[in-house]
Amino acid sequence: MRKPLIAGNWKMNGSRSETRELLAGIQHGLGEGFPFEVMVIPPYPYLQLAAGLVKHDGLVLGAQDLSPHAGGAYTGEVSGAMLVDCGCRAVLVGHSERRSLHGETDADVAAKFRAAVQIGLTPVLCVGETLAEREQGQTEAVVSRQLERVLQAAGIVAFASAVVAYEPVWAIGTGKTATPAQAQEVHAVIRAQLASEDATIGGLVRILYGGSVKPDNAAEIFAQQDIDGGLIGGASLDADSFVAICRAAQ
Ligand code: G2H
Repeated sequence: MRKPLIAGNWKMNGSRSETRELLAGIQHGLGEGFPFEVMVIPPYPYLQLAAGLVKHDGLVLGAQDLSPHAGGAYTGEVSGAMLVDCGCRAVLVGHSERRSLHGETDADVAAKFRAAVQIGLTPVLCVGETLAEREQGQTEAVVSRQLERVLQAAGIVAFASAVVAYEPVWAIGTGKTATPAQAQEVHAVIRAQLASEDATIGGLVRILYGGSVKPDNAAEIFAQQDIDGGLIGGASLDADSFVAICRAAQ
């Protein structure tokens, strides 16, 4: 019912030549037809280059962030319309590195989510708790609050064209992965929260897991009932690893 989605968040990595090589390797490895959706999320300067290299409808181009504003005097910012113009169909919103390193609040994230939806981009809304919050038993409360702020600002209908990514902050780039059971537990909470607003949308929304997903742990994670794929960081920078993770979603 829900088509798996594997998204590769390249973060601040790469160059023009590495973008060419990585996209060639991914597309060669994936072949012509695949029963899942794949997203690549390069840094801003390489989006247009990537857009010209993507040859398959099932391979979606996404950006790592967007401005909540439509345009104007916002030096250094990039609008959703510019992303669409460069060939993007999706955008990350509220990645934990934006929240923790760049001071994005729940309100900022909600405004960005709305801006993405308004321009027709698929927002990939990232939520997740820190290690301290998990140890204090706050996981569910934190994730629910992050989701609720976006629901209040954008409404449940906006989630019909959105993706949610659960990324426990303690598992990002650390080599620590949530166990499949730990991840499933939080994914079920997220789905239930959305389903309590609209059962159909809650049932259809794709919820990705992110945080140190690798070829050797992907299949077990993706096999969980409420896990519909992954948001992959480090392992998405190697074409063979990324394709192996995609194949684990079959
Ligand atoms: C989480 C993830 C991708 P990594 O940030 O967004 O990164 O797989 O390197 O933990």
